[in-house]
Amino acid sequence: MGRLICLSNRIPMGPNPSGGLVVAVGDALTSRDGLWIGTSGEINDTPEDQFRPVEGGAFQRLCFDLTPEEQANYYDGYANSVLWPLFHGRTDLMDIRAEFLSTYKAVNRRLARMLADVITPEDRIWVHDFHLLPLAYDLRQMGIQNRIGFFLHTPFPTPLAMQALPNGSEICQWLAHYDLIGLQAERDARNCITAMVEIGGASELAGGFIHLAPRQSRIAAFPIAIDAGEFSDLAAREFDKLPSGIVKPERRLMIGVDRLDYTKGVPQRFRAFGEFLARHEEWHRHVSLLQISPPTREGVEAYDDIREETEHLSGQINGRYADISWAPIRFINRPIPRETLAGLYRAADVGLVTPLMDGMNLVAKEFIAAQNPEDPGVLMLSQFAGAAEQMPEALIVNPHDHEQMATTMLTALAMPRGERRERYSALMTTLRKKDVHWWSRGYLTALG
Ligand code: GDG
Repeated sequence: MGRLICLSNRIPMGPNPSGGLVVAVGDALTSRDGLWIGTSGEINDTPEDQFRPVEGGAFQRLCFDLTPEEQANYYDGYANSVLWPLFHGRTDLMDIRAEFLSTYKAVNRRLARMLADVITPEDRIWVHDFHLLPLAYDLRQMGIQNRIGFFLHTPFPTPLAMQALPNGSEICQWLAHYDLIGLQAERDARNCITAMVEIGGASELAGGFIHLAPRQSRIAAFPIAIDAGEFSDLAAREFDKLPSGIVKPERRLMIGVDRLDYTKGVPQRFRAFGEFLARHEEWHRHVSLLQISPPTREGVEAYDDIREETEHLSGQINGRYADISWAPIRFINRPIPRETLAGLYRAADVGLVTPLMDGMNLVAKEFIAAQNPEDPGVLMLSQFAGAAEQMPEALIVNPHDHEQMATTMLTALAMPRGERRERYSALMTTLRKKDVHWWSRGYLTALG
């Protein structure tokens, strides 16, 4: 029996990693003979052409460094300034440059060469996310015949959006070298099949298979998940440790937790909350919105813009409505420890998960898992999060419609306990059944 080798752009370097992808992939590796390979996060002018081991942890890890040019053109460039906006329907933010694409290909080739030295014929290879689209193609060029699977953590773009990318058909050719292409949601699996046929020239076969010579690949949705039981226990423990000022009997709490990213719809959420306050003076001083948004991708211009817009809006709303003992919005621009986050979800009456586009969105799942079953909070969930396919009992909203969002905020705050418990219990049943173990087992069984 061979090993399971997972590859992703970054690997967690500490002994106790947290975060969505990290927890899910870590779980898959811990229960198998696993190895995880990715960049170290260190920038190095003359990186070595072989991996180095990372000490500690529950499974083996190997890492490599990027050069400053690779960081700028592969990571900030092609991955985060071309593919990320494209895959989230923001073709207007794409920054297409020849050097981004050539460095992206070069990094994937370099990784494939190093990888070829550590693969044995029985190993199964599982490649994660949009940073590494060409990896199977590069490995096949070197004669590697192992089973290779791919999982995309973001949405898959529509065929129309794909046409905005000069090398859209090349992406389809790369993907055709995987045996299994896993997506987050059914909508993404459909987009992927259509793109492979219309742009890549593949033929569609029955059962989610496509054929593009010389290989048949299967395309299917495998919605990523969390360890709902573990997170629920964590939240119950941590809730009791929260500072006393957080939970006030006379004040309700709405919470948002999102990396500061233009896909997450934070400005739209703030505008909707402003609309809610404008309509409902009776709620002034009785509700506040806690928005936790650790910064990411600070080298990319669009991220400076979203930070400015969000700070401006929260300042404006606080300026208009705050008084000496109440600020409507608390905007925290730093990461919070995972344990504290779990306790805060449980303290909140409403969870606002309203991205403009999102592969899955694990915050939606964490928020539900963290609730007190006797007196649960209410989840407002964007129809554009992959999670909406699995969580119909949430209050599903259109994040572009700030009037509907404001109306739904009132519905959520006023929802009777009986209805809250019914919705929570239906959501939690799915979360427990389709948890992170179900996700990795389902994917790896399909990979074979
Ligand atoms: C990508 C896809 C897909 C957030 N702030 C803090 C913090 N977080 C944690 C959350 C959650 C994770 O980060 C975020 O996961 P999401 O799924 O919400 O979103 P992305 O980061 O965009 O992830 C997404 C995911 O990959 C997995 O496939 O669902 O669609 O975009 O776990 O709790 N954690 C801590 N402090 C923070 O301040 N500790």
